[in-house]
Amino acid sequence: MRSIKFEHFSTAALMLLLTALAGCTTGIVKDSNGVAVAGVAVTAYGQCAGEGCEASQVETATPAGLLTGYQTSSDSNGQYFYDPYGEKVAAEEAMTIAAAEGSDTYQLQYSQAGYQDVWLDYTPNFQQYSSDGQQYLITGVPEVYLCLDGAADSDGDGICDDAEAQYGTDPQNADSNGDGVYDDQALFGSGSPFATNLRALLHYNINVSDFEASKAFYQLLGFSVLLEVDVDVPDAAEAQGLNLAPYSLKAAPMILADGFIIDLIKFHSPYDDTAPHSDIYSLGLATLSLKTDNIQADMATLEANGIGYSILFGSETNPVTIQFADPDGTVILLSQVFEDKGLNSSGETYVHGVFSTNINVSDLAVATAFYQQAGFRLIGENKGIATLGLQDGRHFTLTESDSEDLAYEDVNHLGIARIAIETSNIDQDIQVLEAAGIEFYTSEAIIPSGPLSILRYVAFEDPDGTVIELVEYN
Ligand SMILES: [Ca+2]
Ligand SMILES: [Ca+2]
Ligand SMILES: [Ca+2]
Repeated sequence: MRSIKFEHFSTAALMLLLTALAGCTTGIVKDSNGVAVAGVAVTAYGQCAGEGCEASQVETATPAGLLTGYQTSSDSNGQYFYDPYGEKVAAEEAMTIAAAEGSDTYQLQYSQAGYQDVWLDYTPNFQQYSSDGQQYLITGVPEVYLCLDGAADSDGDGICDDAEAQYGTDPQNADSNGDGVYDDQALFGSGSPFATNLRALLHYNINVSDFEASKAFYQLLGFSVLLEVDVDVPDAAEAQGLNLAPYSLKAAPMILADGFIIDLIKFHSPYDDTAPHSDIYSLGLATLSLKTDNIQADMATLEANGIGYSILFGSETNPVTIQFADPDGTVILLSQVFEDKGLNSSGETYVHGVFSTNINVSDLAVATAFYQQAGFRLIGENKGIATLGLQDGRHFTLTESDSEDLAYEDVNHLGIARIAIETSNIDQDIQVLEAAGIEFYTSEAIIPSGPLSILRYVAFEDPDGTVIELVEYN
């Protein structure tokens, strides 16, 4: 509810930012079995700026004959970059791709011998990342799955059966959600092929008792403050949006190097000082799970700052995951992950991203069905853990737990009290979800008073009471 749209800039603001802070476009190409494909020619038909534009300009036929294409190719991870920073590519290949004036999309063409071409209309969704103290804007194109030439397309919607299984659409139905728009148009054009329009995880809300102390704690870990805002909601109808009495709070969205955001909040009133869950198996959003490049150095840093920890997985000499707590007792897990994405912590630790987003549930089958209905895509299920995906490629896990420690009843409880998810069509989602039996705190989306009127939100609970907020930006 309360986070400013810091990661989604208006076109005007974006153009201003692009002059000082160019934006990177990146994505991944796989085959219809989910295996990365290298050497795919990715041609962007948009406006190009940067030294590499001339060299990578291609002469192929352009859509509607309006724009010139600019080509790059996927690497061994299937990943491609239009990288204006020249960090992943040579300076002479550095390019920024932007939509043409008067349009909010550009087209991407994926070509590889033996596979069918994919054409994608892409609306950039720039998010802020930090690395080595520098701020960058990065927009992640959803994963594209290539179909082999001649692959079976049972429902004739232009996407082969195996690729539909990867996307999560129905291979036997050309219009998976029955809205009159074919799956390929929804997936590669605008809109959603799924029942709802959930797009991306916006943030985890973490409530704290001492705003400054907690801010300093999360800064030490590597979170940077995006802004601070005081929120006062005296109106009962507006406060009902979060199922609260009229409230006031101070909030600071804080971002990690990989773009993961926590919305740090100190409720002034109503204030609830009940301690957060101390058990990682508690129902709901029990823990914040982060990853680091150097867990042993981080253990020393935590110790030097008087923060105690225990080793959850691994050993003293080979620690894999440690567990500690924020100043109020919110449980944090930190795992060693070796990867080179060029992301660096902005704090004193090597923490650079979120490791997992997990929700503990009492009945896995019930919860999985619920989240699927809400618009999450079921990717797999194994040993009491279901993996679900959002359109932004982020995965959530649901873990079955027999804990009797219940999810927090109210969103002002200390600890991780709520997740916020962006949707591109909140009114349609409310309609679809209400028809499926999901009850919201309010029957319509709430427009916050004051500067946050740039968004509308609505909130509901999962079967165990975990609060999920949907947000649509204007
Ligand atoms: Ca199909
Ligand atoms: Ca289909
Ligand atoms: Ca459809």
